[in-house]
Parts: sequence; structure tokens; C-alpha cells
Amino acid sequence: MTPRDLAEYFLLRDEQRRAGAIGEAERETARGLLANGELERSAAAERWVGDRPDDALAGLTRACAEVDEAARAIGVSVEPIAEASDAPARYDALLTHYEHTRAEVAALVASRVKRWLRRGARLLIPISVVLLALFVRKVRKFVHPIASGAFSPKYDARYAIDGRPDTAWIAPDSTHAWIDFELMPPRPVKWIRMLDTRNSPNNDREVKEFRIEFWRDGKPVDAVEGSYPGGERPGYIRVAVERPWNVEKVRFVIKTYAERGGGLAEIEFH
Ligand SMILES: [Ca+2]
Repeated sequence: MTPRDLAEYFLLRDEQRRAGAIGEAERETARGLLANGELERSAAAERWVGDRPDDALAGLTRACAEVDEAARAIGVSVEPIAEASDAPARYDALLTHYEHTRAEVAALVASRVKRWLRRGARLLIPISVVLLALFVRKVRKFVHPIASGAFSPKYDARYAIDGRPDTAWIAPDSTHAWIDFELMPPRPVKWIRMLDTRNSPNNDREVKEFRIEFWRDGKPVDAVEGSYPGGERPGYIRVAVERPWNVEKVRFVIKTYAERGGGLAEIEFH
């Protein structure tokens, strides 16, 4: 057993001890507050993308207040929110606080379930096999993003498929960059739904024209050229694919852009 294993063991013991001291009523209260917080966070993300930074920050502050109250309801001390000089830094600081606090509270609220699972492990083996089969079916449609580059790790390729309109892959400045999406296993793509980014509230990124390539056997076999409608607030667009090849990779290429470059907030393959 390494020192790290030992540390994790004691951390787990400590979490079990803390979780054991929480009553069911407090758990219920905390769960309700976490749910409220998630609604506020989700709405704040929409407002951030919708170029309403003040409303977004106010909503995210309310989300933090909900998770803080959840933490206090189960006796967890609340960390202060980091200071920030401007709106993007404030948004990051609030989101970091929200996610950290929410994760800690959720782990403690769920701990009773974890202990029950450990006790009933033998009975659960057949159920686990079924769950594993369902998991394998789910990952059957796995999408793996790889970009030619990113402005910074905060704008990594994975943010183009994280389901959140307020996060994005952002290309390095002034580049006709591309981002690949490996479809595992290969499958036909009939249409694509995607959302441009403005890097709100900086509003210094915009893709004008793009090309979407469909790859098979290691080479492009078809492509769709297109452009976004523009405007201050990007909305989702739908791109039809005339010949739905059985593709192993889809490449999104930034052909032209405005301001400092382009990116991609979200993409889905159907
Ligand atoms: Ca995103």
C-alpha cells in the first residue's frame, strides 16, 4: 500500500464518518437545494451564451447560494468565492466554487447508498453485469474530439461536445483550424446540429464559413460547405448531409472567421 493509497483510505474513512452523522431530513434538504442550484446554474449558462453577463452572474451567484446552503444543512464548511477583476473571471470563480461545493455535498449525501452497495455487493453482481451491458451499448456511440490546436486548455476540444452552450472549443488566434470527431464505431451521419461561439462576453470570435468533411478509411470521402447566418447571438443551426456515408471521422474546418478567430460551442451528430 503506497502513501497515496493510505491517504485515500483515510479520506474515505473520514467521508464515511462525516456522512454517517448526517440525518435523513438534512439529506433531503440538501438534495432539494442542490436541485435548485442546478436549475440556476443551467439558466445562468444560457444567459452567458445569450450575451447577458450581468443576469448570468446574478444567476450563478444564486446557484452558489443554493449549494452553500446545502453544504451548511449537512454541516460542511463553505469555502469563500475567489476574487475576480472582470466578468469572465468572476464567472469562472463562481462556477469553480459551485462545482466544488456541489461535488462535496453530493458525495456526502450519496454516501449511505455507497455503503449499502458495498454490503450488498454479492447480490448486486448479476445487476452489475446488466448495467455493464447497458454501459457498453451506451459507449457504442462514442465520439472522441481532437483539434489541430486550442487557444488554451480552458477551450479544449472536449468543450465542443460537453452538452453546454456556454463552453466552447476555441482555436488559436488567427488560424484556419480544424477539429476532428472520431465516431466509434463508424456510423452514418444524416444531419448535424451545431452552435457557433462568440466567446461571450468578449465577443471576439466568430466562424463565418466552414467545411465539414466526412472521412472513411483514413481519407475524406465527402464534404459539405456552409456558413453561419451571423448576428450578435448565435443560435443552433442544422446541416443536412445528402449522402450519409458510414463515416469514421467528421472534420469541422474553419474556412473564414471574424475578429480573433473561430471555435465551436457545440456539435451533435444524428
Ligand atoms: Ca460546449
